[in-house]
Amino acid sequence: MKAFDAPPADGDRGFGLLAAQVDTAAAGAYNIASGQPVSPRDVTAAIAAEPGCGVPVRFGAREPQPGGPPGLVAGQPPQESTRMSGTTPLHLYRTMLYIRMAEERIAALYPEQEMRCPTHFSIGQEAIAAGVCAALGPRDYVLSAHRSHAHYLAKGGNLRAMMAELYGKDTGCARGKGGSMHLVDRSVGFLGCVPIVGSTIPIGVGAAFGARQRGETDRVTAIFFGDGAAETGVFHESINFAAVHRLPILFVCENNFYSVNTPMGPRQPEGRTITDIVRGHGLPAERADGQEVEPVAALAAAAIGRLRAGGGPEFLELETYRWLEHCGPASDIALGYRPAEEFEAWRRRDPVALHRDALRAAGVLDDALEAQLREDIGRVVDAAVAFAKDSPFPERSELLANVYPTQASR
Ligand SMILES: Cc1ncc(C[n+]2csc(CCOP(=O)(O)OP(=O)(O)O)c2C)c(N)n1
Ligand SMILES: [Mg+2]
Repeated sequence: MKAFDAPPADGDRGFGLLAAQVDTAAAGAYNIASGQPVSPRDVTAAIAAEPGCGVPVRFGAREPQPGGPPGLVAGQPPQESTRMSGTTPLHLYRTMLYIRMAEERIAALYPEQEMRCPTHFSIGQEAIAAGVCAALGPRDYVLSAHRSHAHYLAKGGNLRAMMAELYGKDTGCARGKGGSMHLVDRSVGFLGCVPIVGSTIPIGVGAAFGARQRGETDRVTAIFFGDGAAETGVFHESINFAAVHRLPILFVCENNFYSVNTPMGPRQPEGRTITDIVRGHGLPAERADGQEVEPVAALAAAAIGRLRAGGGPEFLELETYRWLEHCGPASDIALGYRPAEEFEAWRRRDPVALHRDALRAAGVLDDALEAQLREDIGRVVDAAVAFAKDSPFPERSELLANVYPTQASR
C-alpha cells in the first residue's frame, strides 16, 4: 500500500470530500475503521450521502511525530479516528457522536478496574468541544483541564493513544504515566491538560505569547476550562496579560454550574456572571447556550476569525451541564446536591439528540446514515480499546523517566 506522497500538513486529517478529488488508490486513502484501502466507489457513495461524510477516510501513513503519540508507524495505515475535519452540520454531528460513543465505552469499561486513573466525563457537554474545535485548524493550539476527552478528540487527538493512556499503557499519549487528566497530542496542536484547576490557563497564554514571539501570526490558541477555574486568581492574571498583549486567544468557559458538588450560589454573588467579570478586564465576552452545536460553532468561528485578523483575546461563557458524577462513570443525582428536575431539564437538551433532530428535520440524516455512522464509530472505538488492552505496560525501568529527579534516581 503506497503512502500519500505529500503528507498532509500537521496531523493528517484529510477526510471524505478530499478523498473524492484524488485517485484514492494511488493516494493511499484508508477506511480508518478497517485500515483497508477505500475504493473510489465507496467514497462516491459517501459523498452522495453528504459531502465529506459517511466513510471515514484518511490519507496515507503518518510519520511518527517527535513528541507525538507512539504507535503511529510509517508505512502502516493510520491507527485511529479523529474528528472529521469539515464543518458541515453532519461533520459536527459525527464529532459529537464520536465523543459520546467513546466516553460511553469508557464508562462501560471503567468498572472492570483496569483503567486506574480518575476519569471525568463530558457526556452532556459535547457541543462546546465540537463547535469550538470545528473553527480551529491543525496548527492552532488547544489546552484543557481535568475534563478533557471531548477537547482532545474534537481537536483530532489520537483515540488509540487516549485509550491506552487511560489503561496506563506504554502506547498511551503520555506513555501511560498521566491517565485521563494528562492527555496530549502535539501532532494536532493539543498541547495538554492538567487537573490542577486553572493551571492550564496561564500555560495557554504562554503558548500564545511564544507563538507571537516566533512570528507565528496565523496561530490561534483556545483554552477550555470550567466555571470553577474562572474563580482562581491565575485566571484573572492570565486574561489581563492576554488583554495587555492582545494575544489571539479564545478563552472558553464551560459553565456547567458546579465545581465538584458546589453550585454557583455559595460561590458567586447573586446576579454577577463570569462574563461580567471578564468584561471588566476589557475583553469582548459573550455568554450563550452551549447545547446547540451550530450556534456554538458560529460564535466560535466569528471570534476566531477576529483573532486571525489581528484582534485581541475574546471570551465565551457557554452554559452546559454534566450528566454524570464529577469524577467517574456513575450518576450522582441521588446524592441530592443537584435537583433531579434540574438534571432532567438539561437532559431534554442533550446536545447530540438536539442536533440529530435538527439534521433529520432538514433531511440530512436518516436511519440508514445514523446506523452507518454508529457502526463506523463503534468499530473505531472497538479497535482503540483492543489496542489499549493489548498494549504493554511501561517497563519498570521507565518508572522514574521524565519525572522530577528523586533521591532514588540520582
Ligand atoms: C487548584 C485545585 N483546587 C482544587 C482542586 C480539586 N478540584 C478538581 S476539579 C474541581 C472543580 C472544577 O470545577 P470546574 O472548573 O467548574 O470544572 P468541571 O469539573 O465542572 O468541569 C476541583 C475543585 C484541584 N484539582 N485543583
Ligand atoms: Mg463546573
